[in-house]
Amino acid sequence: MMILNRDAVREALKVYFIMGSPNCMDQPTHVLREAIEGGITLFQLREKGVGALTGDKKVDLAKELQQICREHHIPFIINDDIELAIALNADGVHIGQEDEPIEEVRKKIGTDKIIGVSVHSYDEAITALEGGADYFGIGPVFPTKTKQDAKPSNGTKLIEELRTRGLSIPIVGIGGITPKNAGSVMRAGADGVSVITAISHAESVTEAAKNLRNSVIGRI
Ligand code: TZP
Ligand code: MG
Repeated sequence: MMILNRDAVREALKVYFIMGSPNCMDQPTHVLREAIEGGITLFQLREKGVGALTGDKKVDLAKELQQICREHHIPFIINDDIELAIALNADGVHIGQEDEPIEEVRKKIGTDKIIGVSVHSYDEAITALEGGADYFGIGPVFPTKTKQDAKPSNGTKLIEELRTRGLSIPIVGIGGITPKNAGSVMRAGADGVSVITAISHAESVTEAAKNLRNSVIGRI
């Protein structure tokens, strides 16, 4: 099991790849291996949307992807599904505002696991912070087609606001991020960028992950 302190979480957020089988143009295991080869630093299984696996098939996929992450010392986080994260002893969960309150999630998952929370305002950020969030996901920074119910994109405004108001918690930007615009997210005060499409839909997943890594690492 991987236990990450705040600095290690900050480091891991740099090149954060999120995907589920509906995002993949190839076998998810293959896509993940290629992304790792390109230098991703954290992986989240987000098995959502049309064609998403459920039940045993989802569990089997999660186990396979977790094993690949373990082999490469990449932390493995599960979106939303706290029960699955506990069952697999995943490194953490990522929850949104519609999911269970963070205090409940923390009680269930324990103190040595990562909890990431999507926040869209200063107030949500404070609530998540008080509940013991390990990092914030903030977005959509840029327009995205990946999340159907995503809020309108809001640029890097909230990231800047939270930093200006003194919050030092690790932050990752999300939504429409590419190697070209990742630098602006980092300059706004993010510790890293999280992407689905920029890596999963790339002609070369490895090259895409490398490009994203190059646009993030070395800038901070
Ligand atoms: N939450 C806010 S935007 C988004 C999520 C899950 C989707 C990000 O996907 P992409 O393809 O990197 O824009
Ligand atoms: Mg959610």
